[in-house]
Amino acid sequence: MNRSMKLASLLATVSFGVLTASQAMGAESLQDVMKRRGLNEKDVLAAAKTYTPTGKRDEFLVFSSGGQSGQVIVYGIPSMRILKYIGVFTPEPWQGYGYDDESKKILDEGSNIDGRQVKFGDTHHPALSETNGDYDGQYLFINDKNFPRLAVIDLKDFETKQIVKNPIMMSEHGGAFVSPNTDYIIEASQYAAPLGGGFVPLEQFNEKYRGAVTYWKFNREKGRIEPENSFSLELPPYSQDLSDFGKGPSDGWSFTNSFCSERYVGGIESGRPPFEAGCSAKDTDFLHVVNWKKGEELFKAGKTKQINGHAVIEMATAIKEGMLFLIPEPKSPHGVDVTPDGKLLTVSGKLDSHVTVYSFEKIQAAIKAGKFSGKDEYGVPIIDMKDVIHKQVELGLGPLHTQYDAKPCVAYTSLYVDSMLAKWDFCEGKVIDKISIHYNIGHLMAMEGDTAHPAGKYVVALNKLAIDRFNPVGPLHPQNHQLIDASNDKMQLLYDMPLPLGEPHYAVAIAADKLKPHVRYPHGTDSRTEEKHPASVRAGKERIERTPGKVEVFGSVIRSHITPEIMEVTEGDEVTVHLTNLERAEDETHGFAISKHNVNLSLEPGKTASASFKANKAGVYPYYCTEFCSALHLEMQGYLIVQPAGYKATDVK
Ligand code: K7E
Ligand code: RUQ
Ligand code: CUA
Repeated sequence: MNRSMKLASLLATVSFGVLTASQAMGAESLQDVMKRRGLNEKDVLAAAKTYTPTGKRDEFLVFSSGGQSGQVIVYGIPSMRILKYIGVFTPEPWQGYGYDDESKKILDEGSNIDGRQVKFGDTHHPALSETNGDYDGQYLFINDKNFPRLAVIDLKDFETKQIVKNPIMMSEHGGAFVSPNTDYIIEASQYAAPLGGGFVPLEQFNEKYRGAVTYWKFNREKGRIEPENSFSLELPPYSQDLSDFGKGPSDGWSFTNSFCSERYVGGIESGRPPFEAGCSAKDTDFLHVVNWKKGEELFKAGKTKQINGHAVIEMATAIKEGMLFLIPEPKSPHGVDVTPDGKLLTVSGKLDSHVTVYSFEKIQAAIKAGKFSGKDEYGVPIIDMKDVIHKQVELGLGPLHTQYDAKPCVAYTSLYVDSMLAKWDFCEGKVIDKISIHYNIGHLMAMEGDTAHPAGKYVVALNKLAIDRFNPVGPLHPQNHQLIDASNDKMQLLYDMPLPLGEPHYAVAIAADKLKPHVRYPHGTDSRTEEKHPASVRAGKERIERTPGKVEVFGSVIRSHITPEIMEVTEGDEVTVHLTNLERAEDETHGFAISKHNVNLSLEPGKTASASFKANKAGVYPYYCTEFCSALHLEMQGYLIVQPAGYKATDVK
């Protein structure tokens, strides 16, 4: 035996030894694992349907509201792996959102109202941009219920690009929903208030408080909302709620629910008149049916009133021009959802066990025939409910929201009080299956379930309470998103995912292959304007420019240097540091933080971002890269030297 043969046989013995050892240890069989973990066959099937091996990707991506966090959560289906939080109405330090000058411009301006900076947002309803009623993967919009505003997120880089503040509302809920070609995004108010703000005593609630719905014009080429081309419609002071745009035959129309049409505003203290009994005293509220195409014509013809520089179609004009109608809807309605073919509308009454399906064709027939059962107190014509009902279907207690399946006529509706999700046939009006969820479902989300061509396969129950589902983490529990296999008539619960960021309301799921986000930016891009950053630099062109009281740094980052390595300024200087990431490699992001300053930049390949601050205290401040980017990551550092005023290098002895 020569030496190498000896070595080979030795190795063989060793590896054989390892093998037998592991066999002796007992590589567990599936049955062993099932026994050890107390799993049954159904559990294993559910695991097999969701487990996503390393390197494999998800079939759908979900954009979920992050509730009180003011952010958006992105996760995959079926793995339920969280991929990203997108900062929208609140800062998100990892992405530098609200920390670099470029994003601060959007966030600070979009959070400023009457001299106050609002540092909170209540996101409710994300909406994906559509082309011909189907998701196109280009943009995402989301509303803030508390401070009526709408944000535009570009799905090229998953960054917030614009926040528009509603100029007339004090509260909203019925946004964001898009028209079939995303030319408009709807935002409907919630609690009535004087339009445009200001004080009006509660005694004048009925006369002077109003609801409204805003139609924000979206410019797809620019990827921005155009406030100057947007308009609103004045509505009665009912609590307007969720909305939806028509599509197909109902394109050109939009629908907005309301509750508390009693106009109840609380007790009778301070000499307020005794309003009627509380909300939901009546059997019905009103669905608002709006011909928004006509509204667009009226807006273009200037038949509007300016409030805070924004065009508002007055109710009287809308009534005269025949663009606004009401239909009674059962007790305390919540969601209104147009079917994929645009022919029917599903309305759920929280306090009714039925879901009411209205026929758009019948609504049109009633309007054309001028057949109304009367008018409300504001002169808006009321269509007789029984003239326009397609079906009323008993589903269970507390129906809230409806989404649609790939199969024609099949819908899913959340049953809040019952803690169940119903799969049903809205053409025939019959229940197909019901499944228990945990617990108290709000919205639900089917794959592309609010488009003209839903994708079916899965439904997610967005539950309000988790109670005993997860390990306890204190009195405040995460929310629970439950993934359900909906590919068969009989539904199967697959997975519980805790959402720890805030209360998610609505979520939308898009086929992952429709998204084509960028891997890098063109060299020196300001990601928020999507233009070449005027302060971007090429390698070797880094420099520091000084003018009295001001220092501007034009620097770069690349493995494994921050250039310049020293930034010398004088106490009291206004400092701006612009940094360009010169990398082209995928995922080579560098960060930039300065000790004890509120600075953290996220510099993805090609991006230029800036940090401005006042060097208000003499000292030595290390700065460094905050992303572990290479073996020499820790060496990616430098010093900000803030010299005392009047300091001269020659003073050093
Ligand atoms: Cu039902 Cu804001 Cu859409 Cu919450 S709302 S659930
Ligand atoms: S260093 S790898 Cu702080 Cu341990 Cu991060
Ligand atoms: Cu660059 Cu760490």
